[in-house]
Amino acid sequence: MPRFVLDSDEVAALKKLTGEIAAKYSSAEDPEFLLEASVWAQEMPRRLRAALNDFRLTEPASACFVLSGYPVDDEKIGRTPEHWDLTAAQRAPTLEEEILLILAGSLLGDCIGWRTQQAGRIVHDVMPVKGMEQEQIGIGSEQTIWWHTEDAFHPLHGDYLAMMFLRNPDRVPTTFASLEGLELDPEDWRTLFEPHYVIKPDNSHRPENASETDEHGDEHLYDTIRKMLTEPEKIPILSGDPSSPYIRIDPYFMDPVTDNPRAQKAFEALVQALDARIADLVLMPGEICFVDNRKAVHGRRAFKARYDGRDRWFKRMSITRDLRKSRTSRTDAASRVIL
Ligand SMILES: O=C(O)CCC(=O)C(=O)O
Ligand SMILES: [Fe+2]
Repeated sequence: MPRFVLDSDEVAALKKLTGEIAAKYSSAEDPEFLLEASVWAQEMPRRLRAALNDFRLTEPASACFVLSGYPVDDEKIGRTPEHWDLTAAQRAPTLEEEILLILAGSLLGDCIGWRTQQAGRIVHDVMPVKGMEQEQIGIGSEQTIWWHTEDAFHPLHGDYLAMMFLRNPDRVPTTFASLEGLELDPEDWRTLFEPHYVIKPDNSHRPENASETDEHGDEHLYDTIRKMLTEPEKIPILSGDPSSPYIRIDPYFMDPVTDNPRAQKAFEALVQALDARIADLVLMPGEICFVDNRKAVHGRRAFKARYDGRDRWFKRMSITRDLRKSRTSRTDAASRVIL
């Protein structure tokens, strides 16, 4: 995977900028900061702005942009937390990193969160959590996370998934494959553009993975998710330009198409072709990976958690190119949280 490597002047400029913003806001989730993020982002080094602009508009075959070279102070960020449900004070040691993630993400679109995931936070903390080892979600560890598009079950899923790594001592790979140039039988390809397929909500959006407060709070919070589980809509897997399509897929949370052998055959052919392409991507501290969530799939290899305060840890965020399309699912125009 090619990387965009910051030079020392660019690092200094970014550190100055994140420091300035951190002095004004005590949380990267502050609505005032989120409102201004795309303005602050214009103060980032021009070479970086140009590269992310190019990534957004030219949709390169790589379908992934890795920003490298931002130094993470391993002492300053403290121990890897034991759970994602952190207070603003517990998040303070990584405030500058979260600010950088939001600024860089704002060059691709608007950062969004989900009311049903990590208590509506825009920036998620992802680390292995004790007791969750066998789970098929980011905070699991001993199960491979099967490759998927992020939040594939939801029509408002992000155009990009951003992950900023703070720690990865055992070099546990993220897995990745771009869809671009994939060769399939033309009949299978055409079939994948037809609405035969059902994707159920992944476990990270389900009530059993809510925070304590959400679990006992709004009882209607999970109504949409429940409906998606009981009355799922049939959708196409591919869309857009037939010669360079967009993808929406999460095989682990999809049932076989039993009423249409042609659709099932096409699905299996696509899964096999992507499986053959899936490659390891080891992300190291300070690196930010932007996955084009319409053009690529990602997952994670299984690993053994340490639980010693030094575990693999990253900040995660979704980005949409069009905030307006989710307006009816958000409380006000500027809100970033999809209900
Ligand atoms: O842990 C990783 O590298 C990626 C896991 C994943 O699929 C996610 O957090 O969305
Ligand atoms: Fe994911």
